[in-house]
Amino acid sequence: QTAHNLADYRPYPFVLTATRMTFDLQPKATRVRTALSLAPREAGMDLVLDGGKEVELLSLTIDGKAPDPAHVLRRDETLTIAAAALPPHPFLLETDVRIDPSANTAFEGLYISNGMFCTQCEAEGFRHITFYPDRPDVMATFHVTLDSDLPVLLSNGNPVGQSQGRAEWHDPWPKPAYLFALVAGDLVAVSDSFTTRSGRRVALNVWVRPGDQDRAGFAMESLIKSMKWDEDVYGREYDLDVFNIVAVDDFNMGAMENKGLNIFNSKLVLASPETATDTDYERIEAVIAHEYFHNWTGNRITCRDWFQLCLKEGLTVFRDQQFTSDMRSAAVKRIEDVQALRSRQFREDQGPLAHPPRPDQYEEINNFYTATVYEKGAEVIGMLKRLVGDDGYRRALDLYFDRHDGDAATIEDWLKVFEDATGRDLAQFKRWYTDAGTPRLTMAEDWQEAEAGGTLTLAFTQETPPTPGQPEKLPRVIPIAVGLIGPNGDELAPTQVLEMTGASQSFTFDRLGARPVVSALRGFSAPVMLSRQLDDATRAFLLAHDTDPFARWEAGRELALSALTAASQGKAAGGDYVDAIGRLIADGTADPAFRALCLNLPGEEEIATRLSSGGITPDPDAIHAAREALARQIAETHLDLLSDLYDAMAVDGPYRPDASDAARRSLRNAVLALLTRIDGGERAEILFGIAGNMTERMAALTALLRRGRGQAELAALRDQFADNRLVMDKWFAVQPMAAPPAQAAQVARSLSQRKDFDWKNPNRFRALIGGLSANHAGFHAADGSGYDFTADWLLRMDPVNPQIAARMSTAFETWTRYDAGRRAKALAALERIAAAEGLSKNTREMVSRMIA
Ligand code: HT7
Ligand code: ZN
Repeated sequence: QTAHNLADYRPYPFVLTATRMTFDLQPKATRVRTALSLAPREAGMDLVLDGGKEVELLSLTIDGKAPDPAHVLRRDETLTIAAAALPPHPFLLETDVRIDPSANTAFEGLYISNGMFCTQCEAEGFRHITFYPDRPDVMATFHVTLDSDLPVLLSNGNPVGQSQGRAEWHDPWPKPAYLFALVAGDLVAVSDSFTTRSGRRVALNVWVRPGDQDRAGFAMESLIKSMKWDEDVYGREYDLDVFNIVAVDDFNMGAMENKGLNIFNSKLVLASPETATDTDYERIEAVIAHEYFHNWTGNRITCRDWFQLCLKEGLTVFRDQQFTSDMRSAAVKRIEDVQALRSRQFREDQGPLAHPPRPDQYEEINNFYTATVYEKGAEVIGMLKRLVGDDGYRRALDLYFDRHDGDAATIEDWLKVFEDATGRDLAQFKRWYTDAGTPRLTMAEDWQEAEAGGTLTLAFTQETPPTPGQPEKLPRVIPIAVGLIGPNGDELAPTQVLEMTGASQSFTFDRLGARPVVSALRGFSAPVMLSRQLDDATRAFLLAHDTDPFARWEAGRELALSALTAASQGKAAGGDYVDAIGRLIADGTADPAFRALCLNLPGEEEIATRLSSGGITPDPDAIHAAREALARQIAETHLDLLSDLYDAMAVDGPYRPDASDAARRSLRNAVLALLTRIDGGERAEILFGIAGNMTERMAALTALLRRGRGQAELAALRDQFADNRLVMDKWFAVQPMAAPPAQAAQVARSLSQRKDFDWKNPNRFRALIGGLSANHAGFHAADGSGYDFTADWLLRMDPVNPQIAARMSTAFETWTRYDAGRRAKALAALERIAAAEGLSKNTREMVSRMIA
């Protein structure tokens, strides 16, 4: 397999202006006729089109005439027409091909889900539909005709014709093939409209299967909010007459931003109180926004090549994070985002799969839709915004949209608009895009008393550990937001941003009355691991007094982690944390969502990451035991307080998915998880029985399963929702996830033998296989049962859906940090996968990077 290199980029030697396509949609034999208006950029170049093996060429003409067959070369993945057969002026290339959507189990290209035709073309799916220059810098207008007896026929752009068995769509905005989409099926719409700020009326539809309409209203509300927000905050208006969203059951990822026709995994569209949790609702709102925001950041301005993926994904994640902060609680959102970054991206950065937000080499681009490209890509933009200020950011973004509308752009273009709009030199900052790894930042304090007031010096050093292919790292620009808090808890100095550029650097604050407590890395101003010498009493002080909500939560987190890491190594600890958490629970003035975040102990995976970054080999069983013991200690110490809080946080009235009710439920559920350790599940059983919403039912069920109970509740849920795929996915996921670790692999194995384990459905597969890997001590069971089970299923999935197999193989990405016994078993599982005959290039690349 050959690697693709950023340095090899060359523009496509032909200009493609317009694409016309006609689809005759038949499940087993769909005909696709394509006409491409092409013009050579330079003389004497062969025309190379991408086209997968399964695309059967029936005919090809150039300006209406078939070329000499000797000039047409079909290879496995391409079709080449020799320069000798091409006119030196603009010409029309027409092809007629046959494909078999019913055989497409990889869900890339044109496939069938539940009787409905749909497409997924990012990153390189269009080449499974027809022969085409399938690369993001080749952009054309599209005119698409769909012939089918199915009642609803959709494609990109505006509808321009509809008759019995036929629909025509025209997309006037030039776009790359990865943004192409079609849908044909028996669908119904929840419809509304939006009038843009310049007065254009846009028809909005959320298309679902008949019977699902009553679960699509929240998605529509979220879309309208997103359209309004993008106008208000970024000045971006929608640009077509219609915006369609379609929900499909078989989908490899969350959703796809095809121009004017977003296609969604049904779990990110359908929601009702009985079937979806508060987290599902929040995620639906965020992903609807994310895909909508791509219309400007991704579609109007796309990527020159796939190395630039974070140009659209990092920016669009940053924008959806801003949106959620505005719709809900900014403080809570920031903490949730940092938690997700640490658990997914820091983990990736620590292991063999580490790569920069803009990689410069890949074998299979689908393997690079990662936390680093998405979430770290967003963090880098957050840092830029902090460095140039809100006004500078706004000027830079306006310039970006003005200068690059209609372009396929690069990270260099992106940084240049910031340089031009703000006058800043971003040469050093660019390392955030090109270098992998999480910088380790150390902070030391020096305090000097003096008559005119004391002086505090903060000395920082930064170092980034080696990552694959990048042994040496140069220092990065790190914005460090700090504030100073006086001994009485008052803020002495408001937040200021220290700009660190060297490997070590000091900053001085003078004329201070008394020695302050430093609140560092406020708002998590840079994606680094900060270490500082701080005793637990000072952490507890910050947890009580810090005015920055992130730093306040972080102080509590550090307290918990210090207790947990000590306990997992057999040392006694926890007193300060337990006391501090008691004060927080009792503080009725604090936001319930914030209290819930503080009360949820760090996960076992996070504790393992912490230990490993300190050079200690994590022991999954000891970590599990330490976490259980601390939870029990909190519950025992604060039993009365927790019982009162559980009662006080009950939410009356009909279910509403808004932030304030969701906050109360999240605190109540966090308390329930603790109380179940004492009452053995009494409250959880009652709650499961009376709750009318899925948020509380799932919380109760999880708490029971963790205590080895919950069988009756599982049966009740299955009986009630056997026909609801999304609820049954939860049912499959929660069992291995919440099982006692020693039983987790066995629980997963027996579930995998059930008839309703429809494993070819990506959601169902992810539920079960991902459910086990979310159980840290279960997946890393010392007997290797978690590794074996996962490897068995990756091998089974790989020939059917390589994208899903490769993605789920990341369960193994941390294998090198465990003890020799576990390492040997994980390596054996990975080698077994690597040895499989005919392994896909997706999974092969992942496994070989992991065992390199
Ligand atoms: N831009 C999309 C990324 C994507 C994808 C989506 C669904 C199925 C396969 C996919 N491959 C890549 C989604 C997004 O980030 O918005
Ligand atoms: Zn995206």
